[in-house]
Amino acid sequence: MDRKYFERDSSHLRTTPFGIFTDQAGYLPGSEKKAVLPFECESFEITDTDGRIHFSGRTEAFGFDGCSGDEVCIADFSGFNEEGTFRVSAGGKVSACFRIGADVYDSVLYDVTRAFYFLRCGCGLGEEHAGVYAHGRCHCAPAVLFDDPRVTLEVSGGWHDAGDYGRYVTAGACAAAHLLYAYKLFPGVFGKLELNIPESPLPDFLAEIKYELDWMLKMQRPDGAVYHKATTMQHAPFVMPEEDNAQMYVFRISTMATADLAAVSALASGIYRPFDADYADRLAEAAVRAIEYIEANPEFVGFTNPPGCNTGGYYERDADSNIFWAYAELYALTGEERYHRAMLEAKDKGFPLTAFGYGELGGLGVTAYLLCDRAKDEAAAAQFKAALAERADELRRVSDGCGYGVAMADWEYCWGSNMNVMKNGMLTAVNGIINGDGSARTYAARQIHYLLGTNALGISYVTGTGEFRCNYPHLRPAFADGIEECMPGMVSGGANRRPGDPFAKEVIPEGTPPMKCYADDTSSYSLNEITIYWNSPTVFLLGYLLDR
Ligand code: 9MR
Ligand code: ZN
Repeated sequence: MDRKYFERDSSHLRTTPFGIFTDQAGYLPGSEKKAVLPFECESFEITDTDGRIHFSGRTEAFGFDGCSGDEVCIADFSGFNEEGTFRVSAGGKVSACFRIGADVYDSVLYDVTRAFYFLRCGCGLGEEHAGVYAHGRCHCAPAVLFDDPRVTLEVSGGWHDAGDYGRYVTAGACAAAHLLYAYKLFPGVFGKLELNIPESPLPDFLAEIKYELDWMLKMQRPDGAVYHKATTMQHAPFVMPEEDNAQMYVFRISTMATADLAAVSALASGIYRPFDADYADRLAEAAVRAIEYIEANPEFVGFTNPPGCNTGGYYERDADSNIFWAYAELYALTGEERYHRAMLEAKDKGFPLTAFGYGELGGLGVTAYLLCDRAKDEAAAAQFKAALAERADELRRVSDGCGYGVAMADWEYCWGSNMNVMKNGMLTAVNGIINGDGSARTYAARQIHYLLGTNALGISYVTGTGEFRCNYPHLRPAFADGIEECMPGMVSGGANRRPGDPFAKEVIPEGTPPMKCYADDTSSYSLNEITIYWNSPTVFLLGYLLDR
């Protein structure tokens, strides 16, 4: 991408005006509350917006934190539960303001969920729902089958994947699965959540997910196989989606896409059944057709871009975890013993049993199996529970070993590291639910705190939330609409110790500590893109924290 394309002055590349870091949305009453001081100071105060002191305490020295390179002190005000808007102050420095209250995450949950609506492809966004971010219908022309240009296909709909306008089945299945599990596990949070999206007989949350499911169903061939992606040959320039008129292609099928569609359709079938039995039947039928295709065509079909195509590859070396997940969901849905047996055969191929996608999906299969009320193989159930518990334990240690409390090892600060943060939080939550771990809420919440400002840059990685927040993600409409304020609820990829784009390489000096390898700039796809599967685990995690 040509840097000049984004030419604007660099005044947006600000560092935080605050010297103390907290979650900028705030804290639930009764929860752990820790501010991080990247300097030495023995005492701290909690003040309201008029400067009145409400609480004071002594800090604890943490020492040197490797991921940030900071020497940090912790101001623990967990015992302070007054509702209101506050700042932490110490040593002449202050934090951004934050709130304490039962509703502190309501608006960020609303925003990160509604972000999916802003990413809708094909339907246009009406002013009544999207306000100033309204735009016309996009990507509706018939797509050409890349391997046989005589064939055209109608594959409109679904969500744009990310900063780009591509639509990829594996990425979509993973994001939809996170959201479907959020609904399944926290119906009190999502059942009635109103999203200001187009009318539907379904609860809004399920209506939004259906928008993606409907598109995925269009990507399935009559024989059950599923096309890997629908994109143009090259990523679009930074124009509004309706101005991206390059030819849309549907690329070859892949085993990953086919297995993922089987899995997510089976999962969705059970969830939509109480609302729409016909739709549930359609989903179940699609799931069975997909798995039967894989059974009849067991040879792995991967995916690499054909020459001349530079859109996302979503390459995977095998589809072992995808197939495992599919069988687990099919068993959970139908109770059929053949799926159970197939799942048991698929589980020990060496993939991680605690990964929540994309790419590795074993954790979704494990979750499907452990949550379903079907007969279980005792040994398999015990193996799955132990895998979750062991990983949660490991993450607790990583979190306790980090000055900022984030459960992310230094090597996990990669492209889209905030996905690792959110998924590590999701694992913690799932383990808490399945194994009854009493500390899960605290450790899961710490991951949200990191995302919303308790990090070495003191930045909220969610657009629209926090006094100091990212606002210039690598997201085409956010740039092309010419509106200064980005649409809310977009989760930035975040810190990446291996800056992978020209701008990042220019502005992140060699040797920068991993947690500080970030810049809020439109051109930086390796630091500041957004994707549906970075938003989706955030939705899940916030749902978990709000489910009481
Ligand atoms: O997240 C992916 C990252 O790990 C890869 O290094 C990168 C380059 O292939 O692609 C990223 O995925 C992108 C996808 O290919 C297209 N949509 C946006 C994704 C996030 O940047
Ligand atoms: Zn579109």
